[in-house]
Amino acid sequence: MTLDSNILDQLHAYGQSNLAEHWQQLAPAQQATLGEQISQIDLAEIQRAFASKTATGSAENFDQLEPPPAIRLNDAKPMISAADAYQAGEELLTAGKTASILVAGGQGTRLGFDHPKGMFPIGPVSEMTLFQIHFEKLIARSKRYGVRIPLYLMTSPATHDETIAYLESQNYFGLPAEDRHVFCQGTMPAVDHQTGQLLLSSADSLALSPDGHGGTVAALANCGALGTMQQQGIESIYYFQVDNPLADVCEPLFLGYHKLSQSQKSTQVIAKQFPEEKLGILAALDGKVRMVEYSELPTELAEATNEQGSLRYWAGNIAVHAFEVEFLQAMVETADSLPWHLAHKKVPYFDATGNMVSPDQPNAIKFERFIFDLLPSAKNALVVEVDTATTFAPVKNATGAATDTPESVRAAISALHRAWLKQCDVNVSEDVPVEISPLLALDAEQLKPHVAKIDEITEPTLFS
Ligand code: UD2
Repeated sequence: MTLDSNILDQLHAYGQSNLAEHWQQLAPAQQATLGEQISQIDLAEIQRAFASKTATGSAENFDQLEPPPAIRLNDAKPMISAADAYQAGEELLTAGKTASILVAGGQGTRLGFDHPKGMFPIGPVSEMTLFQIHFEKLIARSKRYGVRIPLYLMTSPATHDETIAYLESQNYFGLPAEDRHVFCQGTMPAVDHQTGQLLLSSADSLALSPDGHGGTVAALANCGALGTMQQQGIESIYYFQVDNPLADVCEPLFLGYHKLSQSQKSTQVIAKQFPEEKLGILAALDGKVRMVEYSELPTELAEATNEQGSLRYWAGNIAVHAFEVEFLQAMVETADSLPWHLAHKKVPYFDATGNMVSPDQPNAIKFERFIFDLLPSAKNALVVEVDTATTFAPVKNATGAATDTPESVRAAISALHRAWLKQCDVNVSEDVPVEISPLLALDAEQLKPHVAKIDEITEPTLFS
């Protein structure tokens, strides 16, 4: 059987007759290009995923939902003491058994920034980029413990080349070559929302988009990263998102709770402040921890309170996780069983008459996998509460939006660093932006000797 007839048979077998017809009309070079793309996608899987349109996140037995097992802030009797956890986390780091994964494959459409989000300038005084902050935190952490902490940075086809060019131009902010690994996630084609037909972005290309942060698992396996980590004796991974400059990269307390609880996947959460807050929540169902997106959580559950009058489903996901490498390796085999989440989106497409169409209403389904869907498979999955002010300020939206804007994030960085300065007995008025380079200090204690001779800050200041 020739490649050509194989492709046509496949397209017909999986109900993609429009594409089969289009493909037959192309010149040989275009047939080859498009044929190559088609041969890389799993048409059966797309058909199945499209057919499951309403299946994901179904609220079948949410009445059984419980709060998750958690380490809470200010818990009088925590199941693991903070001192023990901190020590275990430091031991893990010192032994060189930790790596980090930074996911940066998203397209950042909501922010309206036409480059990889990691290149967005966010430092309130320095204007340093998200990438610089994350890289410097990792370098500082690895210096503190005198070990290597490899970074695995995930891009997508949309962000890969520009990310590499940018990081090369900055010499990866000094992160040694052997400790940086940039890998690209996979893609999924968009389909017409009514017919399930694959959409084209040009005559010889499918409309492809990143396959979601759940694509991390397959992408890590495909690039050989999990094998490399195992050879290097890496046991635990700290996972974080590019949009959050307050992520406390490879912070020992969280890693220690993860370790001592023998959890295969732990997640940092913040306490939700009000029922409508747009945060997915972590909860337990049938004894398994899982994430429930805010859009899936019935209002009466979102509003439910406990005996103390606070929200029963309180654990808001901030998308910082710790994984066991062994667990991820085991999940590679089951990654295919991660459900596809279907998003209804506007996707420009090349129509049957050869014209590009820019729809003004959602016309397409995009398919994504989410990393937190691994949770129910993890043994001893643990939830660890952290303080929003020290750990979470994601930049999601453009200036002018109500929340998570560049301005609100810069203010959050400044507020945290102002608090550190105050702990070091330096006076800073509330309206003065301040910033501390991660290379100088990762916390107030480390900052102290550097500001011993300063009483007051009256103008915008970068400590570096
Ligand atoms: C995510 C969580 C939400 C909350 C929030 C915290 C989902 C569905 N929801 O919301 O519950 O925890 O984060 O900030 O995840 N990314 C990739 N490849 C992809 C898609 C995303 O690398 O294909 C990265 C992206 O670069 C970013 C992160 O994943 O760093 C989050 O992606 P998002 O902006 O789509 O997630 P968001 O903000 O809707």
